Amino acid sequence: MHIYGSPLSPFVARVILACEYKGLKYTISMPEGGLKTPEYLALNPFGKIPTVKDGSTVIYESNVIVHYLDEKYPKKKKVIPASASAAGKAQVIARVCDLYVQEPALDLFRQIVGRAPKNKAAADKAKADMEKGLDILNGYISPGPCATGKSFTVADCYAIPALLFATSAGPQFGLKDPLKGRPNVKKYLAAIKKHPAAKAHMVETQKIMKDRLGN
Ligand SMILES: N[C@@H](CCC(=O)N[C@@H](CS)C(=O)NCC(=O)O)C(=O)O
Repeated sequence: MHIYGSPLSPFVARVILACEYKGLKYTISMPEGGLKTPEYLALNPFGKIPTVKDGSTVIYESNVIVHYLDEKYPKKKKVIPASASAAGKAQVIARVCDLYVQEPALDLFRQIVGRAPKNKAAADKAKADMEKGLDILNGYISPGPCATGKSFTVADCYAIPALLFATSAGPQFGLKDPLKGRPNVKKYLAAIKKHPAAKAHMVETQKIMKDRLGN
């Protein structure tokens, strides 16, 4: 299986983390020549990462890929829990991380790296949205070892990149410790760093972020 993308992309990270937990072998690289070449657009017409090529199957959109991996490799450990209620709980956490933590964190990140114009009003809104998302996440997430408790799930695939971006981008906008007053989220992030499926990815991503953002 080949993943087109970079581990710094929070969308790609979801797929990497699912593969790591499931024990799937993969290679990873950015598409040759960039995201908008005719060759890459033939694989993913949006010209975004991640895209996965698994034998003759080409698939894109991170949430679709994560579900595909569980269905394609049912004998490997699953990231979507078997029971409807456990799956629902994991997917709520994933969704909260996606829409209400990662999205505003990415808005801040885009201003930091110059992909969006510096705009205080937009940054203040993103910061307030992210804080609300973190407050709500704090009410759902387990303090560890994983986001829903004992087992690694799709919730962790989403929570890890969302929280790495929130804790890296927040301080640049005066939010010294974005997890302050959110004890469950704080304990979770400390605990999941030690998980075998997450450890290597988190160390690598945090190093790249530190080089780029200075924290
Ligand atoms: N909904 C997509 C979003 C993917 C996405 O936005 N990826 C970014 C990298 S973080 C990208 O490829 N951006 C390049 C572009 O939009 O041209 C998913 O979940 O896979």
